[in-house]
Amino acid sequence: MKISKILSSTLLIFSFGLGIISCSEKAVPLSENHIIPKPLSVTDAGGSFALTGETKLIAVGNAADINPVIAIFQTMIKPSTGFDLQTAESGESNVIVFELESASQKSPGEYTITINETSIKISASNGEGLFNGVQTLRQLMPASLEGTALTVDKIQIAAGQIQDKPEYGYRGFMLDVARHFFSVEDVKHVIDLVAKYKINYLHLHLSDDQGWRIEIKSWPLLTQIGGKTEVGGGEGGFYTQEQYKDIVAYAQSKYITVVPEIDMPGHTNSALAAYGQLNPGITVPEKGAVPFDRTELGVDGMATPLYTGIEVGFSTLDTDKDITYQFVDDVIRELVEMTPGPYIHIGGDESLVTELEDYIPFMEKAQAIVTKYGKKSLGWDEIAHAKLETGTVAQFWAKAENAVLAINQGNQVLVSPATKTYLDMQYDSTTQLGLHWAAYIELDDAYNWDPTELDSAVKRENILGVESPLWSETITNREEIEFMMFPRFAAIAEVAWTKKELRNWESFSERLKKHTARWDAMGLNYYKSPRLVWEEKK
Ligand code: TNX
Repeated sequence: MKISKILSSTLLIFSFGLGIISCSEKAVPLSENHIIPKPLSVTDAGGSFALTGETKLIAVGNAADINPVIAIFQTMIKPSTGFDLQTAESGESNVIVFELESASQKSPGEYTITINETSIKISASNGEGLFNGVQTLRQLMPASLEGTALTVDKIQIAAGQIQDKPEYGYRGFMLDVARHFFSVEDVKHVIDLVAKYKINYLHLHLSDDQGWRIEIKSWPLLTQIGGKTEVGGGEGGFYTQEQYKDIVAYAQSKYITVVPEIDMPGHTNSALAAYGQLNPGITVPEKGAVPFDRTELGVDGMATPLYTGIEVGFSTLDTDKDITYQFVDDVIRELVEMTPGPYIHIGGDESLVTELEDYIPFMEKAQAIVTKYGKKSLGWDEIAHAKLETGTVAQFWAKAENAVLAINQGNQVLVSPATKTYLDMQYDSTTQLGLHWAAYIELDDAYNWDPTELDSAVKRENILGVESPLWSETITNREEIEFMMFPRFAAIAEVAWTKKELRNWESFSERLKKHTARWDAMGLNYYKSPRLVWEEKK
């Protein structure tokens, strides 16, 4: 055997050993992509672009806004290719151009990707648009890119153009960290997942009957006592202000805005267990009540036991006392100081033991405090019984009539119908995790609806966006979060991004099947929905 032959067969064996596939076969036409959420328009052109270790990355426009996106692209490509992609000032061929257009007509988040044999160009009017373009580009690359195994030595991407822009400016996901507490690392993992599907708001449900999860320096017992436990009696936990700021900054690095929620005046047992002064004198359901000796902490005798059950609607702040409004002011002030985003969520749901005549002035005062600190309020749909301030958004989860009350006051709604978007609802009667008070939500149920069809009075212009909440009464860890989210979360992300006329189940379910390979590469624990029809294996 000649030396060269020995060398090449050794190389062959070596590269097979590493599992490296040379992707020199023809690229899949752009129009046959499996992008979720579905883009506005896709056109094919001849040929393809080959991304190699030599591809150069070029910024055109304000470098401070572009460089973070280039860094994200470099980090995304490296694990499965080993490519250490370098930037360059300019270049004619084998380049990826990230362009921020100065006199752009594009709205925030909108982007265009143009691919030919010598270059790929992503253009947008802001960093968020470029980031969205990168998320699309990632889905044009092999599924193995989502993992860390070295499997590719060249990536072929078919030529053509993708023009894309979001239907709704607010595309949210909510995580309930109160019923069960999740670590900073778990929250960051969730941020990584939702960013891939162009979600741009992360709503954190930071307080509820079972736990207070955010450090408030002026009311330290909120976390010292109120953060001690969780549903089922586990050890609970809370974020220090430093940790919360770290989450906010991490989300921001993925163009996601954090919306912190303090649920009031109901869903407040964890606060009442810490500060009895806030308690008008209520009874905590016996099942799940955890009394503890608080004498050494000097807590007021009115303090309630901690609560580890899953009943709702039994707690309320005392809406008559000045101290309550001092509390609300301090909590919102400290939250605002560490929240760059425009919204503070003040809850307002299921305050079943607060009289409406007390609830209304309370929600009005809470909104005024948010406004005083320069932010806008979000509240669950019941908030619309109160007078809404300009810019307050009502989150429609249960009652269309409440959404209509908000709209009639000239305010917008964020749609999160429990029957479609509640990711804690079971898929079907055999699902082990989750609840089913609103519905069983299979994958197609999560997909086949539109925000404009919920109620004839809720029109496109009244809708700020779409959010899918994951309540955590039954969810205790990262694997369970993933299982309840995927695949339904991808369906709701498309409802939020892609206009109604462009969406259909056939197309979505075919594209989604291809995403399962990506999820396998990530090691994601997703639900194998029977609504996805797989071809028989021969
Ligand atoms: C209703 S949705 C709630 C939550 C529960 C959820 C469980 C809303 C505003 N309130 O407190 O966790 O149902 O599905």
